[in-house]
Amino acid sequence: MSLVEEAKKQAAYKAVDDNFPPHAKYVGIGSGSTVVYVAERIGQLKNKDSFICIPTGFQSKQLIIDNGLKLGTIEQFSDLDIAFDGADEVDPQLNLIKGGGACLFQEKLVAVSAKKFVVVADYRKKSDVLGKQWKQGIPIEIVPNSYVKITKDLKSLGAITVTLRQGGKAKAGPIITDNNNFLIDADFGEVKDPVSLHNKIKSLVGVVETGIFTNVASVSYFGEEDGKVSQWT
Ligand code: ABF
Repeated sequence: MSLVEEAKKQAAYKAVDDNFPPHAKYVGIGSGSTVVYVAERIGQLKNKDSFICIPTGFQSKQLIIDNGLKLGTIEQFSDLDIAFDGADEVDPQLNLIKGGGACLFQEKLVAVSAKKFVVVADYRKKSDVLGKQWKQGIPIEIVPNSYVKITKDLKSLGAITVTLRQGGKAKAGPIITDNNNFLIDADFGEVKDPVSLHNKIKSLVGVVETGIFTNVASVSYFGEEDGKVSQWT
């Protein structure tokens, strides 16, 4: 296993071991490669038949099924005891950039529905300011026919580049989210005031949700290069 992969696993296992409520009934399971280990660890719990897991998208639904966990939907169970998810970048105030994996809307829905939201990541995700490490830009889910207008609006708000996310090597067409929307990546450089930037983007007609997560995470676990796990709270 590579260093980074081991770091992801260590962070995920410790996050579950430290935080999983013994009497949990509803548990959010996020997306990405770090959460794979969260689902694996939860799948090892002896009481795994006693709670229901709520996915943030197609991949996490498969993870829940593959680990022998019970599957539910956020429409059925909208009050979660806890949720675990990865991130593309985390700052010391626990502001996050998410959505590199294209599931940001459902990830935010699940995160804000949980009493406790736990982030799992490797050492590469730590950053003193959002936008410093994650160079791809802020992921933004939008209603498809608004992309031309929103591209102009984002540039007016100060975006350096605005890219409609496309699929395949040939970039043959827009990626379609689990909610049948498009995704835009807007590079604003270093984001000094994530709340304000989120609010400005969110107010544009056609924007469904932004990948800036503020005031949601309770704790973030980072697998380190030396095999240890650090925490930001
Ligand atoms: C999800 O998966 C996303 O919000 C984020 O884009 C990504 C992180 O994935 P990984 O753990 O593979 O870095 O959590």
